[in-house]
Amino acid sequence: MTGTDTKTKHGDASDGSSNSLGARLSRFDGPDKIRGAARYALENHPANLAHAVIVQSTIAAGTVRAIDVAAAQVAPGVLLVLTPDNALHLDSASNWLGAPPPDAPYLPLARTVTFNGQHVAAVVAETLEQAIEAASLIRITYDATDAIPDFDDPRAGEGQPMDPMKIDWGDAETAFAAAPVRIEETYRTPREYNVPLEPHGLVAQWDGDALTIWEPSQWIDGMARTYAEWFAIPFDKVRIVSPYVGGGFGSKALACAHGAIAIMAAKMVGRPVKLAVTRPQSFTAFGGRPATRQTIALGATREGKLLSIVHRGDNETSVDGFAVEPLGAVTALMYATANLSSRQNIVPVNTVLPGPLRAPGENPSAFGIESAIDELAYAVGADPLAIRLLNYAEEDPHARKPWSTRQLREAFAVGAERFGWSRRTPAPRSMREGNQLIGWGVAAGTYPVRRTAGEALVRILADGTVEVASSSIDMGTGTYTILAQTAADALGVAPDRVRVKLGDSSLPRAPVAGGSQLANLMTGAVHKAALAARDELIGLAINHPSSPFRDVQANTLVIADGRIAAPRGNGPAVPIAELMRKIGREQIEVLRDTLPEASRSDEDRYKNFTTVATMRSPTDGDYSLHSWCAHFVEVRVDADFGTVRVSRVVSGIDSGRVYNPKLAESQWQGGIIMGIGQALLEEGIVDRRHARVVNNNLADYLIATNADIPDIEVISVGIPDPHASALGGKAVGELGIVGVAPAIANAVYHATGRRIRELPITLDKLM
Ligand code: MCN
Ligand code: MOS
Repeated sequence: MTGTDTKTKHGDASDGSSNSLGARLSRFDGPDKIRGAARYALENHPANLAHAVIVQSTIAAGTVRAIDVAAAQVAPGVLLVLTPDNALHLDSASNWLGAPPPDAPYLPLARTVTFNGQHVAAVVAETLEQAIEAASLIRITYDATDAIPDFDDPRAGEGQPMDPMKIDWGDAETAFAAAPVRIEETYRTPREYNVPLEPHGLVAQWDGDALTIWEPSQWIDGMARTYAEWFAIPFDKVRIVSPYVGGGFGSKALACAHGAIAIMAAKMVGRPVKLAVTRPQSFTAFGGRPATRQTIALGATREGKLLSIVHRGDNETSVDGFAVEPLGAVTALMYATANLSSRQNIVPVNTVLPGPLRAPGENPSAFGIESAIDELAYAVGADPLAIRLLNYAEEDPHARKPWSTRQLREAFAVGAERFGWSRRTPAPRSMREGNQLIGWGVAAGTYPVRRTAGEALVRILADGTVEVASSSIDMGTGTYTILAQTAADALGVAPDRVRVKLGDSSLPRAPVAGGSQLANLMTGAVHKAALAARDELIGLAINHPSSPFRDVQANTLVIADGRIAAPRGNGPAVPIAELMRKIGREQIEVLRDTLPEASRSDEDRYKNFTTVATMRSPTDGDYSLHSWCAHFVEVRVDADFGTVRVSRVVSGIDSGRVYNPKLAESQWQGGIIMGIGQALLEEGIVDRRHARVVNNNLADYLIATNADIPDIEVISVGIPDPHASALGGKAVGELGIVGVAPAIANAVYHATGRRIRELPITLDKLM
């Protein structure tokens, strides 16, 4: 619970087991959000707040020759005009892998421009309006050079091979050449952008050398590290506050240049500064999913059994940065084949450095392989579902390890059953209602189980309530709720007796809420801490001189429904609050982490929580750990206009044990909704003359709205997976989006006979 003591009913338990982990509770942060009581970062207005706005380059490549600030400087209310000339020196920061920083200053305001929309100046004023007005008075002249707008420009070349991403087994080229059935096609996805409802921004305040930042964050400790390094202050002098995050989808995991600008400005004007990134600026202040293209060659028998996969992929990166969208991620995992070769290049172009967007890698990878396997099905005359089962991978074909659990067959079965797949007629254009061509498509998806250690504090308070504290975050996912459920279970109290505090770097450390790992890590850490707190309470109850259990001959006690009692009922049942009073304790506090015993030094802890250096790969150990899904989609395509509507989605999903079905279903559906937008709408359009994204607003960059979304049925087929995580869950947050776009493309082919290999599937491509 967050901030209030309301004893609301949070919903019904679906499984009859009251409120324990696994119950279908509504989000505990919901009431505060609905009442407007949840305070988001930019709603913090410390006294004497000044406002900053950024000025962005209007060229994509070249140098800033001069910045004329004369008019801006004397405009009403202006406190500071910030340019590369008067900017404070900042150090470079280590990256998220923890690699040591280059020995060069960090320049959040550019003199050398590498993309259109790069920050080059900023204005700080008394009011936002004054800052905007003054910013418009700044005159910048440039020496522009030629820019490479995208990776189709011949000057972009082939890019750099990413050798560590090479995947090879068997002899894929030879096997492909000899295969009786061969298909080879290229699949493309456009630039896609992160457009969470809450835009980016921050309020920064210095008190001496201590820095407080209110900023939405997926990774408070990682961002604090970067800020500490940029400003050369100790890590523990940076406090980031982020109790609520209005969506992030990957874009709020790392500190951005605008953060450096706001913090620098606050230092220079000696006042707290707020900087709100506008929606248009959020297309260049940080990167989204890079454009990708991949060629997939499948060699198969006449029955459609795979003999070989040859995969070549490229993604765009920036000219001075390094972004990889691993296009072989699903290709090398989904199907059994004796021969595979996968390569990836990154191609530098004049863009902001691309960044993570829900299921980076897996998402476009699945678009490729799940389209290609569908093409193979038609080429050999097989059913698209049957061909997937024919090529089912019984073990991880790349790591050559058993799956920890893989309920993908079950996902296909339950999805097909509920969807009615058996009633599908195979031929393209064979299903029709009036002027609507109906298509049914299927595709699979997967997402790995990532593992870092978590840390959590659990407190049993004098009144019998429980507090859980962690600097991890909840961006709408459900962290508050599932951690309350976890502690409630372990301590034998009702979940609404548990208050969860998140989103503040002064709390115990937490790793990134990215890679769909947080739920599994943090339930593990809270479970461990809560059990330790329970044991301490029981120990006191047995041994404390003034405990009512002193005379009960028991070597342990049980706690249920908030009462502590002897296991066989031979003694009193005492409410926790009463016991606390009797033994004179204000609280019992336990801090636990799930770090391996050998790596508990301060340095190791710092590395674990502020970088991803300690993240274990899904194949580290005896098993290969992944979540799985199968999407069945119906589309209706207007025979004259080519407009595509998704009219039905049924998905079978394996995320292992589900901690809260209501929330997990919401996550899967959210991913599927984003997948529908990706398939039909989303596309960053680059004006190639200026290498500028021109549809940088929500009127022109289309994402799915309610009217685009049909009934979506998600069915969990997961079973507890003890190898994947402490409490048996697997990844949830990003899984749902993986495989949706190819399922839709496959359905569009079935409806129309037109194979669209380039997202989004817009009507012009079907004309
Ligand atoms: N869950 C569950 N059972 C499990 C695992 C998870 O019930 N075995 C539920 C829980 O409610 C948990 C949620 O699913 O809070 C997500 O858990 P997890 O898969 O661990 O994902 P994270 O908590 O690490 O969240 C990050 C993930 C990522 S990486 C992206 S991108 C994404 C996503 O979550 N961005 C989101 N979902 C999002 N949802 C919202 N509303 N907004 C975003 O920006
Ligand atoms: Mo998610 S793209 O890993 O934050």
